[in-house]
Amino acid sequence: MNPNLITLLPAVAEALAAGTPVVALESTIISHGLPYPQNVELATEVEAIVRANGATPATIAVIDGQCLVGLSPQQLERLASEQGVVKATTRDLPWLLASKRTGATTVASTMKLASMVGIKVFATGGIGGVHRGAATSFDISADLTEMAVTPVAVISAGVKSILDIRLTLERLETLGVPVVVNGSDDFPSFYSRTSGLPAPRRLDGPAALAQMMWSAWTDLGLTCGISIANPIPVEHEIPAAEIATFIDEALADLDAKGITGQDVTPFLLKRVVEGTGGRSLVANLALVRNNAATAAQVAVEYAILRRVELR
Ligand code: PSU
Ligand code: MN
Repeated sequence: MNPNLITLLPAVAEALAAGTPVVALESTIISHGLPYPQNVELATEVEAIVRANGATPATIAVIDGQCLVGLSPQQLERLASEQGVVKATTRDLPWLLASKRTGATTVASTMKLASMVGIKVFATGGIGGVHRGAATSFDISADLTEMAVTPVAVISAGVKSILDIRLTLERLETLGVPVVVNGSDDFPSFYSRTSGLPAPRRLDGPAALAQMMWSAWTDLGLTCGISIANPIPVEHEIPAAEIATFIDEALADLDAKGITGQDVTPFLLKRVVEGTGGRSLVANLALVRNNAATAAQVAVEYAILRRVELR
Protein backbone atom coordinates (compact mmCIF):
# COMPACT_ATOMS: atom_id res chain seq x y z
CA MET A 1 0.00 0.00 0.00
CA ASN A 2 1.06 3.59 -0.62
CA PRO A 3 2.03 5.15 2.73
CA ASN A 4 1.56 8.65 1.31
CA LEU A 5 -2.00 7.98 0.19
CA ILE A 6 -3.70 9.35 3.27
CA THR A 7 -3.38 12.92 4.50
CA LEU A 8 -3.76 13.15 8.26
CA LEU A 9 -4.95 16.32 9.98
CA PRO A 10 -2.00 17.42 12.22
CA ALA A 11 -3.96 16.79 15.44
CA VAL A 12 -4.77 13.25 14.28
CA ALA A 13 -1.18 12.55 13.23
CA GLU A 14 0.05 13.68 16.67
CA ALA A 15 -2.49 11.55 18.53
CA LEU A 16 -1.69 8.44 16.48
CA ALA A 17 2.07 8.93 16.94
CA ALA A 18 1.61 9.38 20.70
CA GLY A 19 -0.79 6.45 21.05
CA THR A 20 -3.54 8.63 22.52
CA PRO A 21 -7.21 7.77 21.76
CA VAL A 22 -8.67 8.63 18.34
CA VAL A 23 -12.26 8.21 17.13
CA ALA A 24 -13.09 7.96 13.41
CA LEU A 25 -16.29 9.60 12.12
CA GLU A 26 -17.96 9.01 8.74
CA SER A 27 -19.03 11.62 6.22
CA THR A 28 -21.96 10.06 4.30
CA ILE A 29 -24.10 10.89 7.32
CA ILE A 30 -23.09 14.54 6.64
CA SER A 31 -23.58 14.61 2.86
CA HIS A 32 -26.48 12.15 2.42
CA GLY A 33 -27.85 11.31 5.87
CA LEU A 34 -28.91 14.67 7.30
CA PRO A 35 -30.21 17.97 5.88
CA TYR A 36 -28.13 21.18 5.68
CA PRO A 37 -27.31 23.02 7.97
CA GLN A 38 -28.05 20.49 10.74
CA ASN A 39 -25.48 18.18 9.12
CA VAL A 40 -22.51 20.54 9.49
CA GLU A 41 -23.66 21.70 12.92
CA LEU A 42 -23.86 18.09 14.12
CA ALA A 43 -20.51 17.16 12.53
CA THR A 44 -18.84 20.05 14.35
CA GLU A 45 -20.59 19.32 17.63
CA VAL A 46 -19.75 15.61 17.45
CA GLU A 47 -16.06 16.43 17.07
CA ALA A 48 -16.30 18.61 20.20
CA ILE A 49 -18.04 15.78 22.10
CA VAL A 50 -15.23 13.37 21.17
CA ARG A 51 -12.66 15.88 22.48
CA ALA A 52 -14.64 16.53 25.67
CA ASN A 53 -14.55 12.79 26.34
CA GLY A 54 -10.78 12.57 25.99
CA ALA A 55 -10.18 11.51 22.37
CA THR A 56 -9.17 13.14 19.08
CA PRO A 57 -11.87 13.16 16.36
CA ALA A 58 -10.98 12.11 12.82
CA THR A 59 -13.75 12.71 10.29
CA ILE A 60 -12.94 10.82 7.11
CA ALA A 61 -13.66 11.71 3.46
CA VAL A 62 -12.13 11.93 0.00
CA ILE A 63 -11.75 15.47 -1.35
CA ASP A 64 -10.56 16.07 -4.92
CA GLY A 65 -9.18 12.53 -4.99
CA GLN A 66 -7.26 12.91 -1.69
CA CYS A 67 -8.01 10.55 1.21
CA LEU A 68 -8.34 12.68 4.33
CA VAL A 69 -8.39 11.46 7.92
CA GLY A 70 -9.38 14.49 9.97
CA LEU A 71 -11.03 17.45 8.24
CA SER A 72 -10.72 21.22 8.63
CA PRO A 73 -13.91 23.24 9.32
CA GLN A 74 -13.82 24.42 5.67
CA GLN A 75 -13.66 20.84 4.42
CA LEU A 76 -16.58 19.83 6.67
CA GLU A 77 -18.62 22.73 5.29
CA ARG A 78 -17.84 21.65 1.71
CA LEU A 79 -19.05 18.09 2.31
CA ALA A 80 -22.19 19.35 4.02
CA SER A 81 -23.22 21.91 1.41
CA GLU A 82 -21.66 21.07 -1.97
CA GLN A 83 -23.77 19.49 -4.71
CA GLY A 84 -22.40 16.38 -6.39
CA VAL A 85 -20.53 14.87 -3.45
CA VAL A 86 -20.50 11.14 -4.22
CA LYS A 87 -21.69 8.59 -1.66
CA ALA A 88 -18.67 6.32 -1.59
CA THR A 89 -18.46 2.82 -0.21
CA THR A 90 -15.16 0.89 -0.27
CA ARG A 91 -15.49 -0.20 -3.89
CA ASP A 92 -15.89 3.45 -4.96
CA LEU A 93 -12.56 4.56 -3.44
CA PRO A 94 -10.31 3.58 -6.39
CA TRP A 95 -12.57 5.44 -8.83
CA LEU A 96 -12.65 8.54 -6.60
CA LEU A 97 -8.84 8.58 -6.39
CA ALA A 98 -8.33 8.02 -10.12
CA SER A 99 -10.88 10.67 -11.15
CA LYS A 100 -9.86 13.12 -8.37
CA ARG A 101 -13.45 13.54 -7.23
CA THR A 102 -15.00 14.35 -3.88
CA GLY A 103 -16.78 11.60 -1.99
CA ALA A 104 -18.30 11.11 1.42
CA THR A 105 -17.39 7.81 3.05
CA THR A 106 -19.97 5.30 4.28
CA VAL A 107 -19.46 3.06 7.31
CA ALA A 108 -17.63 0.55 5.09
CA SER A 109 -15.14 2.94 3.47
CA THR A 110 -14.64 4.92 6.69
CA MET A 111 -13.68 1.65 8.45
CA LYS A 112 -11.26 0.82 5.64
CA LEU A 113 -9.42 4.17 5.75
CA ALA A 114 -9.49 4.31 9.57
CA SER A 115 -7.95 0.86 9.77
CA MET A 116 -5.19 1.78 7.28
CA VAL A 117 -3.93 4.47 9.70
CA GLY A 118 -4.42 2.39 12.85
CA ILE A 119 -7.68 3.87 14.23
CA LYS A 120 -9.66 1.17 16.07
CA VAL A 121 -12.84 3.00 17.18
CA PHE A 122 -15.49 4.57 14.94
CA ALA A 123 -18.73 6.33 15.89
CA THR A 124 -21.75 6.68 13.62
CA GLY A 125 -25.56 6.83 13.74
CA GLY A 126 -26.84 3.69 12.10
CA ILE A 127 -25.10 1.00 10.06
CA GLY A 128 -26.31 -0.33 6.73
CA GLY A 129 -27.70 -3.86 6.60
CA VAL A 130 -30.02 -6.27 4.84
CA HIS A 131 -32.85 -4.36 3.19
CA ARG A 132 -36.43 -5.55 3.41
CA GLY A 133 -37.13 -7.55 0.27
CA ALA A 134 -33.44 -8.47 -0.11
CA ALA A 135 -34.47 -11.98 -1.15
CA THR A 136 -35.32 -10.55 -4.57
CA SER A 137 -33.43 -7.21 -4.64
CA PHE A 138 -30.13 -8.66 -3.30
CA ASP A 139 -29.73 -5.29 -1.52
CA ILE A 140 -27.37 -5.93 1.37
CA SER A 141 -25.09 -3.11 2.49
CA ALA A 142 -21.36 -3.40 1.90
CA ASP A 143 -21.05 -2.19 5.53
CA LEU A 144 -21.64 -5.81 6.59
CA THR A 145 -18.97 -7.33 4.34
CA GLU A 146 -16.47 -4.66 5.43
CA MET A 147 -17.14 -5.56 9.05
CA ALA A 148 -16.19 -9.12 8.24
CA VAL A 149 -12.69 -8.12 7.10
CA THR A 150 -11.66 -4.87 8.81
CA PRO A 151 -10.70 -4.74 12.51
CA VAL A 152 -12.48 -1.58 13.70
CA ALA A 153 -15.16 -1.31 16.40
CA VAL A 154 -18.24 0.49 15.02
CA ILE A 155 -20.46 2.16 17.60
CA SER A 156 -23.98 2.70 16.24
CA ALA A 157 -27.50 2.94 17.65
CA GLY A 158 -28.28 -0.42 16.08
CA VAL A 159 -30.12 -0.98 12.85
CA LYS A 160 -32.87 1.25 11.56
CA SER A 161 -36.14 -0.50 10.78
CA ILE A 162 -36.00 0.70 7.17
CA LEU A 163 -33.93 -2.52 7.11
CA ASP A 164 -34.79 -6.11 7.98
CA ILE A 165 -33.21 -6.18 11.42
CA ARG A 166 -33.55 -9.92 11.96
CA LEU A 167 -31.88 -10.74 8.65
CA THR A 168 -29.15 -8.16 9.29
CA LEU A 169 -28.28 -9.92 12.55
CA GLU A 170 -28.34 -13.29 10.75
CA ARG A 171 -25.93 -11.97 8.13
CA LEU A 172 -23.56 -10.56 10.76
CA GLU A 173 -23.57 -13.95 12.46
CA THR A 174 -22.72 -15.73 9.19
CA LEU A 175 -19.92 -13.24 8.53
CA GLY A 176 -18.47 -13.95 11.97
CA VAL A 177 -18.84 -10.38 13.22
CA PRO A 178 -19.21 -10.03 17.00
CA VAL A 179 -22.32 -7.99 17.88
CA VAL A 180 -22.59 -6.63 21.40
CA VAL A 181 -25.13 -4.27 22.97
CA ASN A 182 -23.90 -1.71 25.49
CA GLY A 183 -25.93 -1.95 28.69
CA SER A 184 -29.10 -3.64 27.43
CA ASP A 185 -30.56 -7.10 26.80
CA ASP A 186 -32.46 -5.82 23.73
CA PHE A 187 -31.00 -5.11 20.31
CA PRO A 188 -31.83 -1.44 19.59
CA SER A 189 -33.45 -0.16 16.38
CA PHE A 190 -31.96 3.33 16.02
CA TYR A 191 -34.89 5.55 17.14
CA SER A 192 -35.95 2.95 19.68
CA ARG A 193 -34.14 1.09 22.46
CA THR A 194 -35.84 -2.13 21.39
CA SER A 195 -36.44 -4.01 18.14
CA GLY A 196 -38.29 -7.06 19.37
CA LEU A 197 -35.00 -8.98 19.08
CA PRO A 198 -32.65 -9.83 21.93
CA ALA A 199 -29.07 -8.54 22.16
CA PRO A 200 -26.82 -11.23 20.62
CA ARG A 201 -24.38 -10.41 23.46
CA ARG A 202 -24.32 -7.76 26.17
CA LEU A 203 -21.57 -5.85 27.97
CA ASP A 204 -21.85 -2.88 30.31
CA GLY A 205 -19.74 0.20 29.76
CA PRO A 206 -16.60 1.37 27.94
CA ALA A 207 -14.03 -0.64 29.94
CA ALA A 208 -15.77 -3.95 29.23
CA LEU A 209 -16.21 -3.05 25.54
CA ALA A 210 -12.52 -2.15 25.20
CA GLN A 211 -11.61 -5.45 26.86
CA MET A 212 -13.69 -7.27 24.22
CA MET A 213 -11.81 -5.46 21.44
CA TRP A 214 -8.54 -6.50 23.07
CA SER A 215 -9.71 -10.11 23.36
CA ALA A 216 -10.78 -10.17 19.71
CA TRP A 217 -7.75 -8.61 18.08
CA THR A 218 -4.82 -9.16 20.44
CA ASP A 219 -5.64 -12.34 22.33
CA LEU A 220 -7.45 -14.22 19.56
CA GLY A 221 -5.94 -12.49 16.52
CA LEU A 222 -9.31 -12.08 14.81
CA THR A 223 -9.27 -9.81 11.78
CA CYS A 224 -12.93 -8.80 11.68
CA GLY A 225 -14.68 -5.70 12.95
CA ILE A 226 -16.92 -5.50 15.99
CA SER A 227 -20.44 -4.05 15.97
CA ILE A 228 -21.24 -2.23 19.22
CA ALA A 229 -24.91 -1.24 19.46
CA ASN A 230 -25.50 1.67 21.82
CA PRO A 231 -29.21 2.27 22.56
CA ILE A 232 -30.57 5.81 22.12
CA PRO A 233 -30.95 7.62 25.50
CA VAL A 234 -34.45 6.92 26.83
CA GLU A 235 -35.51 10.59 26.86
CA HIS A 236 -34.99 10.83 23.08
CA GLU A 237 -36.54 7.50 22.14
CA ILE A 238 -39.38 7.26 19.59
CA PRO A 239 -41.35 4.05 20.20
CA ALA A 240 -40.91 1.49 17.38
CA ALA A 241 -44.66 1.33 16.71
CA GLU A 242 -44.84 5.11 16.23
CA ILE A 243 -41.99 5.28 13.73
CA ALA A 244 -43.25 2.17 11.86
CA THR A 245 -46.04 4.10 10.09
CA PHE A 246 -43.59 6.60 8.63
CA ILE A 247 -41.14 3.87 7.60
CA ASP A 248 -43.93 1.95 5.83
CA GLU A 249 -44.92 5.14 3.97
CA ALA A 250 -41.30 5.76 2.97
CA LEU A 251 -40.93 2.16 1.72
CA ALA A 252 -44.15 2.42 -0.32
CA ASP A 253 -42.88 5.67 -1.84
CA LEU A 254 -39.56 4.00 -2.66
CA ASP A 255 -41.36 1.27 -4.61
CA ALA A 256 -43.62 3.77 -6.35
CA LYS A 257 -40.64 5.85 -7.51
CA GLY A 258 -38.62 2.74 -8.50
CA ILE A 259 -35.54 3.84 -6.56
CA THR A 260 -32.82 1.19 -6.25
CA GLY A 261 -29.13 0.72 -5.43
CA GLN A 262 -27.15 3.20 -3.37
CA ASP A 263 -29.90 5.82 -3.55
CA VAL A 264 -32.19 3.65 -1.40
CA THR A 265 -30.81 4.49 2.04
CA PRO A 266 -30.53 8.30 1.54
CA PHE A 267 -34.06 8.38 0.07
CA LEU A 268 -35.58 6.48 3.00
CA LEU A 269 -33.72 8.60 5.58
CA LYS A 270 -35.02 11.80 3.97
CA ARG A 271 -38.61 10.54 3.73
CA VAL A 272 -38.70 9.47 7.38
CA VAL A 273 -37.54 12.96 8.46
CA GLU A 274 -40.26 14.55 6.28
CA GLY A 275 -42.90 12.09 7.49
CA THR A 276 -42.24 12.73 11.17
CA GLY A 277 -42.13 16.49 10.67
CA GLY A 278 -38.56 16.61 11.89
CA ARG A 279 -39.14 14.65 15.10
CA SER A 280 -36.98 11.78 13.84
CA LEU A 281 -34.22 14.30 13.09
CA VAL A 282 -34.09 15.39 16.74
CA ALA A 283 -33.77 11.74 17.81
CA ASN A 284 -31.16 11.10 15.11
CA LEU A 285 -28.99 14.01 16.32
CA ALA A 286 -29.31 12.86 19.94
CA LEU A 287 -28.23 9.30 19.25
CA VAL A 288 -25.22 10.38 17.21
CA ARG A 289 -24.06 12.63 20.07
CA ASN A 290 -24.51 9.73 22.47
CA ASN A 291 -22.52 7.37 20.23
CA ALA A 292 -19.69 9.90 19.91
CA ALA A 293 -19.38 10.18 23.70
CA THR A 294 -19.44 6.40 24.19
CA ALA A 295 -16.94 5.85 21.36
CA ALA A 296 -14.50 8.35 22.88
CA GLN A 297 -14.80 6.61 26.26
CA VAL A 298 -14.18 3.23 24.62
CA ALA A 299 -11.14 4.66 22.79
CA VAL A 300 -9.78 6.00 26.11
CA GLU A 301 -10.14 2.58 27.76
CA TYR A 302 -8.59 0.83 24.76
CA ALA A 303 -5.59 3.21 24.83
CA ILE A 304 -5.08 2.29 28.51
CA LEU A 305 -4.98 -1.43 27.63
CA ARG A 306 -2.45 -0.71 24.87
CA ARG A 307 -0.24 1.31 27.22
CA VAL A 308 -0.27 -1.47 29.83
CA GLU A 309 0.76 -3.95 27.14
CA LEU A 310 3.71 -1.78 26.02
CA ARG A 311 5.13 -1.59 29.55
N1 PSU B 1 -28.11 4.73 8.25
C1 PSU B 1 -28.46 5.88 8.86
N2 PSU B 1 -27.85 7.04 8.48
C2 PSU B 1 -26.90 7.07 7.49
C3 PSU B 1 -26.53 5.83 6.87
C4 PSU B 1 -27.15 4.70 7.28
O1 PSU B 1 -29.30 5.88 9.73
O2 PSU B 1 -26.39 8.15 7.17
C5 PSU B 1 -25.46 5.83 5.81
C6 PSU B 1 -24.12 5.33 6.39
O3 PSU B 1 -23.07 6.04 5.79
C7 PSU B 1 -24.09 3.88 5.94
C8 PSU B 1 -24.74 4.00 4.58
O4 PSU B 1 -22.79 3.33 5.86
O5 PSU B 1 -25.79 4.93 4.77
C9 PSU B 1 -25.27 2.66 4.09
O6 PSU B 1 -25.68 2.80 2.77
P1 PSU B 1 -26.07 1.49 1.91
O7 PSU B 1 -27.33 0.98 2.54
O8 PSU B 1 -26.25 2.01 0.52
O9 PSU B 1 -24.91 0.55 2.03
MN1 MN C 1 -27.62 -1.06 -0.98
